[in-house]
Amino acid sequence: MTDANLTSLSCQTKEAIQTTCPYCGVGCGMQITVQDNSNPSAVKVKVLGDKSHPANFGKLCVKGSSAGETIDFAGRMLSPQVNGEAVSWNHALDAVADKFQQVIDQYGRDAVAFYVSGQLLTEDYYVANKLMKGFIGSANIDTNSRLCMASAVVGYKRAFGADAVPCSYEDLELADLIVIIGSNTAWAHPIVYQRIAAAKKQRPQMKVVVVDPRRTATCDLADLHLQIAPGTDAMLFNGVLSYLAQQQACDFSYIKQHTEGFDKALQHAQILQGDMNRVAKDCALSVAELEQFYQLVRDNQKMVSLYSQGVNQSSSGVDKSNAIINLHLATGRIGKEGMGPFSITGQPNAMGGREVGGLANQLAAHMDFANPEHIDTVSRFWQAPNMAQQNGLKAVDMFQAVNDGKIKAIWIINTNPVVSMPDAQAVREALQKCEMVVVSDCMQCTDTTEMADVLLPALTWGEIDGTVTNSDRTISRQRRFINGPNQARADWWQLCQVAQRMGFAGFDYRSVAGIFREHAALSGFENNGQRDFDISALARISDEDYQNLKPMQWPINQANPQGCKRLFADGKFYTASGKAQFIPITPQLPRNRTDSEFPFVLNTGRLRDQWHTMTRTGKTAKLMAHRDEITVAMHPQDAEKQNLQNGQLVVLLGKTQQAYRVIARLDVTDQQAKGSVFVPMHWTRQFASAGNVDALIPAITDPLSGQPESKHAVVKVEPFDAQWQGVILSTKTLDLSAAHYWNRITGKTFNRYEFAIEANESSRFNEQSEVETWFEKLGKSDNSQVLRYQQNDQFRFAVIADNRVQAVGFIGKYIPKIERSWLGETFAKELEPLQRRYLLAGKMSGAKDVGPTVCSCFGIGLNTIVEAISEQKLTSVEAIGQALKAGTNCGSCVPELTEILQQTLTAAVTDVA
Ligand SMILES: Nc1nc2c(c(=O)[nH]1)N[C@H]1C(S)=C(S)[C@@H](COP(=O)(O)OP(=O)(O)OC[C@H]3O[C@@H](n4cnc5c(=O)[nH]c(N)nc54)[C@H](O)[C@@H]3O)O[C@H]1N2
Ligand SMILES: Nc1nc2c(c(=O)[nH]1)N[C@H]1C(S)=C(S)[C@@H](COP(=O)(O)OP(=O)(O)OC[C@H]3O[C@@H](n4cnc5c(=O)[nH]c(N)nc54)[C@H](O)[C@@H]3O)O[C@H]1N2
Ligand code: SF4
Ligand SMILES: [Mo]
Repeated sequence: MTDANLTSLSCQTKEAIQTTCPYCGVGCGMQITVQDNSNPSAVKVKVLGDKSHPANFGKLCVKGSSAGETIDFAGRMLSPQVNGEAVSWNHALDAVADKFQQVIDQYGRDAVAFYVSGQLLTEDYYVANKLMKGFIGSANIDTNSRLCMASAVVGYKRAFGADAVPCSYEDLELADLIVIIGSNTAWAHPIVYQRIAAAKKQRPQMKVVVVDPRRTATCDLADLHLQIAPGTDAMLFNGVLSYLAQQQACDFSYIKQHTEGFDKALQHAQILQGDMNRVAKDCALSVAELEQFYQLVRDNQKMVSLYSQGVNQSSSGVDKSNAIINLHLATGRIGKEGMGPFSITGQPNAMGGREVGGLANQLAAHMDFANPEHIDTVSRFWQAPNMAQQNGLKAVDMFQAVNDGKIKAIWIINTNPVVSMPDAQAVREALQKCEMVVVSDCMQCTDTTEMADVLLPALTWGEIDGTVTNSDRTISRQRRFINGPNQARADWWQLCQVAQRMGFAGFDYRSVAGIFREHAALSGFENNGQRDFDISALARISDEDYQNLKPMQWPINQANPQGCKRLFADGKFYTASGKAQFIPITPQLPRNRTDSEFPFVLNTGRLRDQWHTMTRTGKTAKLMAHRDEITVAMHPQDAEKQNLQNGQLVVLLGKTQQAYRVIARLDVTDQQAKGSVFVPMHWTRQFASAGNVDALIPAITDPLSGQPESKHAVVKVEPFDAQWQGVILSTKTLDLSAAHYWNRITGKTFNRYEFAIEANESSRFNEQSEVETWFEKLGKSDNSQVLRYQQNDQFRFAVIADNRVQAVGFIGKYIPKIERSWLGETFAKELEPLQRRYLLAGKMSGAKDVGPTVCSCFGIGLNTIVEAISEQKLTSVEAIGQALKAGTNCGSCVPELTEILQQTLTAAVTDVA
């Protein structure tokens, strides 16, 4: 096998390389120019949006445009390791192959498993699936897409007979009504949001409705925000269906020609949600709001429903997606310009994973275990010696089987399940017990790599080649523009090496292009128009054409050689009858209910500038600045009732088997509905002592899709009784494991630590000797100078060497009012005399506290913006942009600027009044 990764990159020129963003499923095209590669472990690149890419036409959000700042090798895994020892690749690969073989011989094929990721490139994913299902002979390969898209997949399959997203992004611009359900598009899919915002600006008659129990940044675009009770979406959409029938607004000719099951679905909806008063009550909306929504739906044929995790991550997520699809079928709103049920995917290659059959209950190329002919087709195509015959274990069951000792060896690739799986502590325990845990990751320290027996260093974005498929079926190339660490290897290479060591033929690919051709050929193999996923026109693509492949939307076959924008334009579906299926929906509430002991619904999700478990985005100060500490959002009235103050530390306790508590800072905000709290999903043990919110989410799943109910656990919230609290900014990494609460925040040249010690513990910071050990930790050396201040319950210090701050800290019964952003600036260059004088005050009179960052691109803080609005009498977001540049680069903060503007203007009016 030619090892493509070992050859050095021939084309490190100043020519721009086109690639695709590593983050979300919008799949934006990028142009990368290598600017300085003199230091191979910290290559400098310029990242611009690719104007020719149909997903973004040149725009990038804040995460995408900062991607170049995260490609240095800091924190990378640098060599294969077995039981903590660095070893050669040969040694590590033999260890994996031998153990897998031994387990299979002794316990059977189902005693091994792969847990992979929607962030793998299609080629890696294809090989992983082929190895497990065709050669090892088990379907125990599942993926983090189970936590993400599984419900949407089953919803589409039930309705259309295939996992087919019918729409294009363009439909969002052509629609007259966009209903955004359970999606914080402004933060999670910012470029799609910006496309909608631009279209709405051009055609103000276009209407946007947001359905979300929180008032999110996305609501800034909304003509109507339905702040529904958590988990009640199916009631809402059943209600719409019965209203449309009652108003005779259904398209009966479409229903008759192209669908089945309408009467039953309608009957169900009418009995259950035919009464508007009842729907209003169940969804906690007013009748007027409901009426307004129903009428908008009735009156706008060109309607797109855009839905995401607020729908999918539910114990009845499949039904919710079918409740939405029912409405589109009843009105014929599918397959034409400006309409359709559009499940927007999260990960950059969630769709590619679905295409190769990466879930345990799929076969490759949109085939299924349920169909024996499909098993035979794939088996013959692969010349598979041990073709799996039935579904494997879905993620939650898979880790349960690890826990039960039924799975004895597991290979985890490109995902961090110890953080992201529900009942995360149980996953941790399961891996601790497992005989062999293999983890392929690009980073050395993650919560999951810490559990591994074998670590395999992976190449990552920028260093690898392959394809990804975005939310609207567009296949784009990711291209290599830098070399990774010497010992890191692409995931497909690792998988092929293990396959070959296990004695399997068919894994001797010479390049990723070879894998892609095989994948494309399988999609067309004995297809004859029976399967939606068909890219057979690319089955014989040359290496050169693959290298130059332009973005294209599948299907790409004889009938659609240049791809296809919309599916189902002809009203033909992939079901047995060729007709789309209505599904009768009986709405179910979330399985966990609040009670007097656990009075709050726990909702979880994303922040604008962080990606999942922060292994990439957590590296840069710029992306940390938007939201720096772990928070729990709570409505003001709830906070008052609980006697809690904004900014204090609180403890969250849930109902999982493993007692775990999350400690977070309270953010009192009326964006939160009463009765529920919101915690971001991002924090891990690498960044916080007790921030893993998934440890509070019970592993309750949708019975059809196996997707966990990550949006709805129940918790109690109690004050954290801090005896001591502290803030330290330090150029050295500190071990604060002795503190009950700590949170590490990446600064430019330092880390900031917020920490606290619980009451009833020894008050260690009182004692002089302890203080001295602190100075040692902080790197006090002979030439360093220490400033200190100690009085009563307050202890402050600074360590300075060569007139530069090494550390500055404030520890005490309470933290004085200090200005963290100013303190951070003192690290930037040599200390000025004034700065030195005020260092232990923690703020400098006259120096401005810019407040928390709103615009990450230009580092503009909230206080600066509020001040500019008031002093310069700014009245529009554009004016803020002109005055401060805020919002003028990537535009990700525009929704927040709009909100700040409104709030500041309202406050000014109230002041005058
Ligand atoms: N910045 C950023 N962007 C990302 C990611 C990231 O980590 N960071 N991850 C990517 C991935 S993999 C994914 S899957 C997507 C997810 O993208 P989204 O689904 O848009 O993001 P979430 O924040 O998980 O959840 C969306 C919303 O669902 C709402 N919700 C909760 N319960 C309900 C309910 O019962 N009904 C309704 N209607 N809404 C509810 C929440 O309040 C939340 O605002 O984001 C992608 N983009
Ligand atoms: N409570 C709660 N939990 C959730 C969610 C939620 O909304 N709420 N959302 C769920 C959803 S939708 C998702 S998608 C998951 C995401 O959760 P995860 O998939 O667990 O999170 P990531 O941080 O994306 O993990 C990717 C890992 O792969 C590594 N990596 C990066 N590039 C490469 C590469 O090229 N090769 C290899 N081998 N490794 C690489 C990264 O360093 C990182 O450790 O979380 C789920 N969990
Ligand atoms: S919207 Fe942002 S994160 Fe998503 S693909 Fe585009 S640039 Fe990347
Ligand atoms: Mo996701």
